[in-house]
Amino acid sequence: MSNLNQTPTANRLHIAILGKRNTGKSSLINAITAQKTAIVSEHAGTTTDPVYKAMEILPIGPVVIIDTAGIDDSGDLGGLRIGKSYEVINKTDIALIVITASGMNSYDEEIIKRLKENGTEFLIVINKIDEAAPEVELIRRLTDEGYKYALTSALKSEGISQLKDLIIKNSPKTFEQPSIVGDLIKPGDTVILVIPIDTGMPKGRLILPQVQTMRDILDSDALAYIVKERELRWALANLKQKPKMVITDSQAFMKVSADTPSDILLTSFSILFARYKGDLLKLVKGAKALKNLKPGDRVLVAEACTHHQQPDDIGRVKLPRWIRQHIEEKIEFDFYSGRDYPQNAADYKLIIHCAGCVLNRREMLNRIEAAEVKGVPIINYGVAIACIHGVLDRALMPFGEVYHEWMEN
Ligand SMILES: Nc1nc2c(ncn2[C@@H]2O[C@H](COP(=O)(O)OP(=O)(O)OP(=O)(O)O)[C@@H](O)[C@H]2O)c(=O)[nH]1
Ligand code: SF4
Ligand SMILES: [Mg+2]
Repeated sequence: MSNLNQTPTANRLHIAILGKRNTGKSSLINAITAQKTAIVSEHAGTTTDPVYKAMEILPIGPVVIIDTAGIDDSGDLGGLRIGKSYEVINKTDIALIVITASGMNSYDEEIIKRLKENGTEFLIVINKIDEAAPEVELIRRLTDEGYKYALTSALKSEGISQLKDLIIKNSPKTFEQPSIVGDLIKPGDTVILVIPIDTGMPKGRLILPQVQTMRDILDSDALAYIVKERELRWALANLKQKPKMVITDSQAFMKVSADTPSDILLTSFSILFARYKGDLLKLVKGAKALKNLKPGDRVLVAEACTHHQQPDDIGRVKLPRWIRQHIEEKIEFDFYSGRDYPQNAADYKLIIHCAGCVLNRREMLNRIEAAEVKGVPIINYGVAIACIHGVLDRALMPFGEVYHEWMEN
């Protein structure tokens, strides 16, 4: 978990360094960060597992740099390492493929193929130019293919600032996260945040999505009131200025919806995060599949981290209970938690995903896409809870376009 003084890991540009062994990947990280972050040696195969390092790089800003094992290893262990290097692509915003003057071979081609399939931005870095300048033929080939490239010497720290400029210029649009709530409110607006503290909240603190929402409200020069669900009525009765919006924890949706007059917008942290992290429209479309579940259908409940399970856990206990009570009794549930996404998505009629607060946007979008490719609808907890309790229409009202799409279909 990230320190509260720092930019959350999931909000950092994720830069992965890929390539064959011994091309100078780890050295390049040290040159970019101007620190001895990664272990370097003349032996091929020095880096064995992906290494994640969160840091500020001027002038790029907060990033996570991912050093990977070289992709030309051999033997069983080598295959495993290569697999781990490829998995990194799922969370990569931009990749640097490090080669040397000798050019590209089939391993580099395979990396490029996978990055292209995944729609991940990449740059080619020709390193060790202090040893040998790249052949004209190699440069012509990169230009013909339309690849963007940089020439560096990690050893002598040459070409590093040009490489950083190229990274900034080519950082993908998906990294520009939509705001959490800032675009839905104006300076001076009042927003009430409803945070129940008796339903599995960690002791003595708030959780990241709540803190990030507060920060976004402050950045928007708006006012935030924080109440528990029991105090909401009292707050509404006592506020001189009618609030623009109420944002609630999904678990208190029913009570909060009943207590909030219909001329005040209402949504949940989880729905705000469905938009911030992923694609609200796609996550909402899956809600139809939830309503249409039939006896014997299988549903996957997926969580991106292995947090401490509560006795009345939202994913493992409450959601299945509500779905069985309100939609269809005979549903089979499977549960999955962790950073690697299960490969058997096609076995399910629906995937219900957590808010994914530990994932970066690229990773969440990849999970949505992976489900889409297999034709499996995917929704998140907040959308599911709102849908089960019949408040989804109202909870989507703040999001004009998504609301209209949802109501029309
Ligand atoms: N001459 C020269 N040598 C370099 C340069 N960059 C790295 N090296 C050397 O190349 C060797 C391998 O560097 P690493 O940074 O460990 O390479 P790597 O790609 O991380 O290697 P693996 O982790 O084994 O895949 C070391 O001896 C480095 O000192 C460079 O720009 N010029
Ligand atoms: S929202 Fe998902 S990633 Fe965040 S704490 Fe809950 S289970 Fe973990
Ligand atoms: Mg290395």
